[in-house]
Amino acid sequence: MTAAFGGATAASAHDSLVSSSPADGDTVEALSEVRLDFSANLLGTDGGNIVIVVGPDGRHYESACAELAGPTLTLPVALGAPGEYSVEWRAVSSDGHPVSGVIPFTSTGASTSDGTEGSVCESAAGAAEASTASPPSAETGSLPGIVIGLLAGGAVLVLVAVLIVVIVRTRPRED
Ligand SMILES: [Cu+2]
Repeated sequence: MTAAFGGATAASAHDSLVSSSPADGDTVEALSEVRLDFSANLLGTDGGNIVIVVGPDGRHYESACAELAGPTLTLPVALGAPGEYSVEWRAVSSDGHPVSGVIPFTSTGASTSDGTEGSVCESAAGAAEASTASPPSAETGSLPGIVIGLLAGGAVLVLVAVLIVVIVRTRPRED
């Protein structure tokens, strides 16, 4: 894609979200599954397509990983207390570019879950992201797996540096 084609063409090359359940701003009484329909088949890269549901308490209410079938992502959910929720999704467009979005909705139904602190898919997705080495993009959301990897790498470097200093200092001088 060259600059001469302009932003509109580049943008239309991405798959876009055509419809979703719940839709933006919906109020639901009961919800067992989130469904996202895109304009074309998404790439089925491991860990590339991520959907989470975050509740009013900041906890996660997805009960499994998102499943991809052609242009459709589905995510089983069990919601907690009534309030404002949001579906946060990131997908790999058929042209290989990441696309993402947030769909706010309201739940009025009774609580069916206590939620979880992190995504039930988080560790698997983080590992896949770290090994996929996809190009960084402004559209990409946070990359916890890569961040954790960088932090761990930094900690190892610091540890090695400390060990070298300790060894050099404690070694008897040779005359
Ligand atoms: Cu694109």
